[in-house]
Amino acid sequence: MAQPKILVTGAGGQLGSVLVPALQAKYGFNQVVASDIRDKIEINADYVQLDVLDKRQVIDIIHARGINQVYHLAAILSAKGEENVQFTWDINVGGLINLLEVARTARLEKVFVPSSIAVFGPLTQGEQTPQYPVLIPETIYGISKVTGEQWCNYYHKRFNLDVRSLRYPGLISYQSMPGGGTTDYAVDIFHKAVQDQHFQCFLSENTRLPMMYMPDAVRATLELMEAPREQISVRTSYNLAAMNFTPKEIYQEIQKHLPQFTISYQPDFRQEIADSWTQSINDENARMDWKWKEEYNLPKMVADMIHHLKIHYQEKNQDHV
Ligand code: AKB
Repeated sequence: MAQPKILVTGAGGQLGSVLVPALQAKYGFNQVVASDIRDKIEINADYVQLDVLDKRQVIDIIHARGINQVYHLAAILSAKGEENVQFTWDINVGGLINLLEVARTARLEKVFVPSSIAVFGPLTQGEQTPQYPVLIPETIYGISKVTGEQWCNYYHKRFNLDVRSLRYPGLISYQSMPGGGTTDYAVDIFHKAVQDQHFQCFLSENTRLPMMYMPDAVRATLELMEAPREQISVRTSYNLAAMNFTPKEIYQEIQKHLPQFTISYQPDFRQEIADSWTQSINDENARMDWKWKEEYNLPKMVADMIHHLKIHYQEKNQDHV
């Protein structure tokens, strides 16, 4: 089969910065067009500036570049979303509807749309959250993601669009910083630890959340998108799990490598968001349908993060000498 020609929106974000190189490695550098609202991004890619609210521009890029698959990552995350509710709705829902509509009319092969554990709310079963639970989230980000899942399902049922989606847990990566999420503490903590600095956590010590290391998240995305169409039984968004932990547990794991590391807790408005989410996820549909299996647990992820960030800061410090 011919290689896909892929457009990635929001390519400069935490996931995009790792997913784009993975797509380039899999399908070829020239098969991937990276786009973002920013005028440039850090990664090496065939890059185009794109505002997903500008439908005409989306159509033009898809036609001009011969795009047949889209990974639509552009979105505002949970904590940032609360600062500007209308804008978050416009980007997260308006941008998605634009993409789905263009994908339908341009007869694209496949579309990937990320969802999140933010679709869950206080009434959702908190332990081993099932695939089809009560979905009444309390953030505008969560509301936009539930709505987005419904749009994806609708476009699949009504127009036969092959749109696929994952409910990502909090993502942890060393390559790029997250921006505006509630789970971001689990990335920030490593940067402080490796630089020998104290970490003040914005969540309380026993706040348990589902999390995933970036290599697993990228692999899950590629495996979902490669799976035969008839194996995809969930067209809203798949639950996806790897590990769950509290700030205290990740701190203790980091301390095994860096015994001097210290932490204190000062919960802010993000505590309420975290408390509204669930603690662990049942992802048996993903495991059954397309054989999902995580590779990283907490100790393995912590060891790998510290290894890579130590190299990163050593190189950075050498640059300054
Ligand atoms: C956030 O914290 O907003 C994101 C998410 C769980 O979707 N990382």
